[in-house]
Amino acid sequence: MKNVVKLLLFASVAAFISCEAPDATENDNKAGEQDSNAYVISTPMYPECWINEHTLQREVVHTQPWASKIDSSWQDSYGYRDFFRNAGPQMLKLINVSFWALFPKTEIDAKLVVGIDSMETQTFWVGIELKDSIKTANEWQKFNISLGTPAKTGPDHRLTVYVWGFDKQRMYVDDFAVSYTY
Ligand SMILES: [Ca+2]
Repeated sequence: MKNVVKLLLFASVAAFISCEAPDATENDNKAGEQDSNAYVISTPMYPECWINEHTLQREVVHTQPWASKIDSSWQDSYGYRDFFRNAGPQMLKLINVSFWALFPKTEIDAKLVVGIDSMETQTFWVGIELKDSIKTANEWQKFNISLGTPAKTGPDHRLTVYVWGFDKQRMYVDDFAVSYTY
């Protein structure tokens, strides 16, 4: 699967997908604020599409007020999960993910996980290594990652993306954004 993965500069994209959380609960408020500093909101509201909100904290952030912290307690960062059908009827060519990350040291084994499932059955999974791209400790760094949409991915498949702290070391992720190229 790794051969389909390429680290690319964030090219212009034809469409953005995102979601806006309702203001009904504290957790949803967190997600909404997180959304608003990242990207254009172009789909209806799907409050279930952000995951792992329990990792949000205020102490170390790229943009106020929240960023996701992962460590030995929580290895999966704040991330995104939604059905492709919610992005529109077109066939997508690329899944683009961007985020900012801060690593307290450069020797951290972390991966961007991109998973696709259909009816709860995994049809695609890749863990894209980040450690070779970590330039400097304790500085926020932007990652832009695009990968080709796997064959036989349809509107009823569901995408999940998040950062996985494989070796359980402390790191931070912020301004997570997902978009599709058609
Ligand atoms: Ca933030």
